[in-house]
Amino acid sequence: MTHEKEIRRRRTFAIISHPDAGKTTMTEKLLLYGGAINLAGSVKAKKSKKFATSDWMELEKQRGISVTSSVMKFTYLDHEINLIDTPGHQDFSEDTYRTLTAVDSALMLIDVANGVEAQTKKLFEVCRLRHTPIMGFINKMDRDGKEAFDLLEEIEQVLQIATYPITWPIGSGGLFKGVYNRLTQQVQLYEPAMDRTKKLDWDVLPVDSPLLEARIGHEAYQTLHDDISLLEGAGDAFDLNRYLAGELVPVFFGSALQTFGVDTLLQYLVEMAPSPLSREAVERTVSATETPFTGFIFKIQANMDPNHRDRVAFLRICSGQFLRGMKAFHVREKRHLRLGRPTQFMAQDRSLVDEAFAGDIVGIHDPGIFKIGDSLSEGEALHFKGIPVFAPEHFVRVQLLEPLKSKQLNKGLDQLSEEGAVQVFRPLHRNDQYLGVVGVLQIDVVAYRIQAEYGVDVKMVPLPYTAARWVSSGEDLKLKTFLHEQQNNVCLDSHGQPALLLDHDWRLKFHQERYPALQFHTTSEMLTGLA
Ligand SMILES: Nc1nc2c(ncn2[C@@H]2O[C@H](COP(=O)(O)OP(=O)(O)OP(=O)(O)O)[C@@H](O)[C@H]2O)c(=O)[nH]1
Ligand SMILES: [Mg+2]
Repeated sequence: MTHEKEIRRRRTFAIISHPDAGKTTMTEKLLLYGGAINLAGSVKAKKSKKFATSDWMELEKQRGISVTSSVMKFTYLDHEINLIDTPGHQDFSEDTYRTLTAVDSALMLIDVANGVEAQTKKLFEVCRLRHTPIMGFINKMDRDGKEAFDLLEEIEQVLQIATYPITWPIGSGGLFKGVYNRLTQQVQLYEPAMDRTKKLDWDVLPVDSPLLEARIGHEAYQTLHDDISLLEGAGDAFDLNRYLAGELVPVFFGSALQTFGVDTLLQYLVEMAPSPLSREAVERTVSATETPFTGFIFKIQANMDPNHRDRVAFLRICSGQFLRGMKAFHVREKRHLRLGRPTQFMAQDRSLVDEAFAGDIVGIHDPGIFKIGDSLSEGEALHFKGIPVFAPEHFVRVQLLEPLKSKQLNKGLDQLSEEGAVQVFRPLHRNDQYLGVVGVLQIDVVAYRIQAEYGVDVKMVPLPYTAARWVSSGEDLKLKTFLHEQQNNVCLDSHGQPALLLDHDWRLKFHQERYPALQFHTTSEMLTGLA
């Protein structure tokens, strides 16, 4: 197959939404249609001991929420699909935002009862900034919820974007009968599934079939025809280019849990979603069809496999071909290195990758050489743009409950900070460790992982700080004087850079006025030095 063909058959997308809209459930069902798993475990089905494939972390299984994004690869209708399930909770949005830099499109889930929720709106804004094409799926149609017309209006009003329903629901909740596909003029008929773990074949009838009325009942039949004439009367024809430009959301209806509407969604995703797009580097735009290999690291995850305690760096390939055993140029470190153990994921299940192409996401073994945002190439000094950096807003002191385990604690904190899960600060004159995070739940996750992955019990003691500022100055002496005066509030970050912890906004203003020779930075700009 030619290089260009390989790229054209790739789709790389993320599933986004407010917590609990059903992203992980949908991920499972997409995998089911991709033939990647035979039996979808049910999210939160604790008793059955079957867990969602993408919620692999022990903590995620316990709480039934996703705390970290997870990458999966499968094949569908001769297309190579890279799918990323993201956490919905805002405390983990750092991870989700970074993930969005690695995909070419997004699938937005909306809970039929809740409509467009706060976190969906935020994530949508991030996509809009990047002009990411978005498809919408109204989920949980097996439950009572808002009217379809109202939901579309809500999307258009709240998200300020045009919609085009490709499928249209017939009833909802207990009276949900199926969906009408406006592009094929066929109705897929729904029946509550007995077994939700298998791929299901649903009956399909043309909308003008005399059998349809008998199947869905007179009233539903009448409503459907009324709805269709309203829809056709109101809007324009579907415009693929507007979707690709990020100006229009094609909308689908269904139920992830009942595996209904998932096949149609996947079929159109493959048909319509963009194949790998070009990526902006500081130096130039890199097209996916270029021959030389390039890519960037958007996520690092330690201890995915409890038996191996290894660390994986997730690489989005931007151009060219990736081959197992190849050497690549690590731009930040200015040296060539071999990319070890390239891996593709089905959550816990991994397989080694022999070759991969632009658009693919590959995990590579990371012995501690990568940082989030690092670029790789065949030798060109490229710095891919767009990985956001976040300023921590919540701080705690780590209290070690087992004094003999400080070495393990340090190791754990170092690794989790390299992963980007937390920022570690060490006070100048105290033998302590402070942690800074964007969302408070991250602290729970760190405490849990320190215990589960490094065997150390800790207590997290809240600190009064609300912000950190990295301090620098062209005048060394002034910087030294300041750091000395402020020694009780100054810490070194994991790179040894001095950062001032602040409890009030006004204090920053005060320092800025009093020390004009100093600069106070919101981030450490640690990521590739260019963030
Ligand atoms: N009735 C019904 N319930 C659903 C459907 N899809 C998902 N659910 C349920 O909704 C709950 C949340 O589902 P998840 O898939 O974990 O949601 P999520 O979006 O991944 O949540 P976070 O990762 O925490 O943001 C679970 O109890 C699911 O079983 C559906 O189509 N119908
Ligand atoms: Mg989830």
